[in-house]
Amino acid sequence: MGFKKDFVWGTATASYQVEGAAKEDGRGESVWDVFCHEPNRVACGHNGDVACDHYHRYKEDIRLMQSLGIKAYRFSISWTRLFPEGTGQPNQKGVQFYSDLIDELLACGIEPYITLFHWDYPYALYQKGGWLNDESVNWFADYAAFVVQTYSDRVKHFITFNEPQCFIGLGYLSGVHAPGLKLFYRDIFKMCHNVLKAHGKAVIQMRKAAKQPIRIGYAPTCNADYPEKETPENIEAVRKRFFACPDLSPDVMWNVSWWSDPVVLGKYPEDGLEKYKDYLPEITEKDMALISQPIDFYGQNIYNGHQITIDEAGNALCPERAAGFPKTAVQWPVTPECLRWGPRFLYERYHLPVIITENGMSAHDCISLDGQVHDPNRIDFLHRYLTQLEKAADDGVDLEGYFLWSFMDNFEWQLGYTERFGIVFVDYETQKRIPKDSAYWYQNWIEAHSK
Ligand code: GCO
Repeated sequence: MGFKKDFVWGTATASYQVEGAAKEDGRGESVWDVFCHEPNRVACGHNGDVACDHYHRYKEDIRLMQSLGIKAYRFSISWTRLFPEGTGQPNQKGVQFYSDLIDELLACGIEPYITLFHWDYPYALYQKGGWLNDESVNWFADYAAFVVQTYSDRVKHFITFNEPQCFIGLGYLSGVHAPGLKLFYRDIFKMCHNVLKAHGKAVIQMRKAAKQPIRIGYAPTCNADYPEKETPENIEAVRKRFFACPDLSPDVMWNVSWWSDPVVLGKYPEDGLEKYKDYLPEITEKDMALISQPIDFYGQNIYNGHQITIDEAGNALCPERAAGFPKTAVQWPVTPECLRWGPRFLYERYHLPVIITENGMSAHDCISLDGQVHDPNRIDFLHRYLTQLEKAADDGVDLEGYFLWSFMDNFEWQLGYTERFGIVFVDYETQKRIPKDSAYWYQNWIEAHSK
């Protein structure tokens, strides 16, 4: 069986991680701009002021994508490039930038996938309470509608939120990401509810604003565990664990069902409602109807998971990984099976076509004496992961696409430029791009899998 004929092979980036031009052409500040310019927030004091200078080099980057046979580009829009204060009058230069970028993609035969929000929240709205303010639902929905109204003559695919687990959990609970806060659980669950409502309201307004039928998705993240053995008991144990709501802890936002059940199934998971009951905002039926507006595809970012075994009673056990277990530069485990089982469980529960909106790895890449960047580890990683993804397709999962994170090395949030996730190497001194060996490997893979 394998991948569908029209399977979408893409790469992904995010505005703050690649664009740079932080103060140019009227762009307003996001929480990430402010965060990076405070001491001791980001490794080595790095920031996204220049990043990969994609704002000025997008044409070169898109042509490189084209030469590598990449079929789709998932990029995010910097909200404050369009609305420097988050709301109000649009900034024409910002509007023009994305319009030009879209034109260039289409001219190169690359399908644009727009992510509306990949973490660079307008600082001006943060000052008004951000996601804690109930108005934040309208701020986001209005911005989303504007994007669709402006670009849907040429763009068909839109994703509302990237990894709410992270921008709420890491941004406002553990404080590792911008804006670096450690709020009360009560505030966290309130923000969570507002983000979900913002998603739903945006979906309604986006469909109204669309100039052609558009397809809307969502891109949360998760660990995707997988069974040690393919027995029904083992599989069921993993499935249960995958959708369980964790206990309250600084990692509580890191879960699948609290973020996705409301969106797709129209209800919060029972175990979460019980566990978190003392901290929840008022949740009405009207809210749930708003949140669960139909969407067209289910995006999921998946990087790794745990192998799960079971005890005699069938309970999931999560044994420590063996000494020397393979890992990436950023110390994430290499667990290809997550790309088979994650999509499978998600498809069974949500019945929506699945797109892997991110997957990839960081490596200790450098320019070799021959001037090339050799990254055999990444090639091995991709080969293993994509082989498992193909098994998911064989298992009957309706898989639509795969977006490799990332097209090029970029600003890796609190880790600054210390981690390289790209298939294209970026020399930050000169802004020179060098496709790594993995870029050519991906090119061949795409060719072999595009019939
Ligand atoms: C995420 C973000 C990306 C990261 C990537 C590597 O998934 O965390 O969407 O912006 O850079 O995942 O950590």
